[in-house]
Amino acid sequence: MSAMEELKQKITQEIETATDLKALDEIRVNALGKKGAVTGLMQKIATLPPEERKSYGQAVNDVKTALETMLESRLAVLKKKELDARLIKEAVDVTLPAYDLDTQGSVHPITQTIEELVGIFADMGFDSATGPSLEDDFHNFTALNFPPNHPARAMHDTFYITPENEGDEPHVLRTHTSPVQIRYMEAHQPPIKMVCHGRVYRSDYDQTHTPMFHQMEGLMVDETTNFGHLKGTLKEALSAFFGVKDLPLRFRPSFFPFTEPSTEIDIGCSWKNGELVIGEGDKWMEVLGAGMVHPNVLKNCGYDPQKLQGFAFGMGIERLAMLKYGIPDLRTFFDADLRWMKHYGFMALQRPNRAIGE
Ligand code: 2NL
Repeated sequence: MSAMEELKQKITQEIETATDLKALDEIRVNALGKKGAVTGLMQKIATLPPEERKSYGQAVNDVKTALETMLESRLAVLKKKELDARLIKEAVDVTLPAYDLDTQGSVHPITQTIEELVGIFADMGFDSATGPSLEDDFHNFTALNFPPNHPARAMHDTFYITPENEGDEPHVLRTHTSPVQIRYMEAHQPPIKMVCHGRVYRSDYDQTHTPMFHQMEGLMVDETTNFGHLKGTLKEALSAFFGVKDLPLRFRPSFFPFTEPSTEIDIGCSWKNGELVIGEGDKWMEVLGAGMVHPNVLKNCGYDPQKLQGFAFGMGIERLAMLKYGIPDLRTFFDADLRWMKHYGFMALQRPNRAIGE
């Protein structure tokens, strides 16, 4: 077999066994490229004696043409192979079930309401604080001027936690967020403007009570803080929260051990077609309790009640959320029902919206 025939067979074999486009192109360059083996044979024509050139040239040309044809057909085969592989790899299975859009989470109305309120009070210069759920008797009751025999201290109202060591003082699940304010006063000097919020616990369960609920309380203490400041602050905050300009407020006398005088505060409202309308009408809806901080409470926190005075207020978050967002049943807040969350929950990117009604 001639060297030329041998070369042709070798390259033919290579072309037939090439498995990808890159390998095939290397074969093409090595055979027919500028420095390729076949190209080399063609350049040899010029060195041959004239009578040999024609037949030799014809033979090399035939080899070249044959290889080009083979390369072309192998190229088509490999291209199709690669396309088929890509189609399989990148296939979209249109029969797969779609993503379940219901798996999108939402923000619980309690979280939403807390964030709105903290934001409103922050705009008025109030710091925000939280504290432990498990409290000692001093911070939950004694510092707040609860007498030793007060009914809230009874076992059937308050969750008492048995101490680890016999003889140690029992702790309680806080019955209000007031101990957070006591701790805040212990740690800060006036002027003080703060709100606190969190879970509170009372041994109670019926249509309108759950053993755990959420409270927010506010406290302002300075040398001249007075009842007018309390009225102005709550009018501004509640107007912002309910989105009603100049929301009517009614202050009724009340009693708390930790405030004197004490008051319960109603907002003006009416009922239209069975729906509550806040901010207009001749009806009243109770929303919070407040008062001037009792001098004993100031004293228990190390403040001089002769020099300092302040106001405080407290409210139930669930109640405010129910009124603003038309949620009829308290107990549904704690059912962890995803259908309820889908209905009453908030989109994470749409909060908070606390524009005062213009
Ligand atoms: C209500 C009433 C209230 C307070 C909470 C308070 C806290 C300190 C001192 C004095 Cl440290 N007062 N908090 C005052 C009045 C009322 O809550 O009905 N809450 C749901």
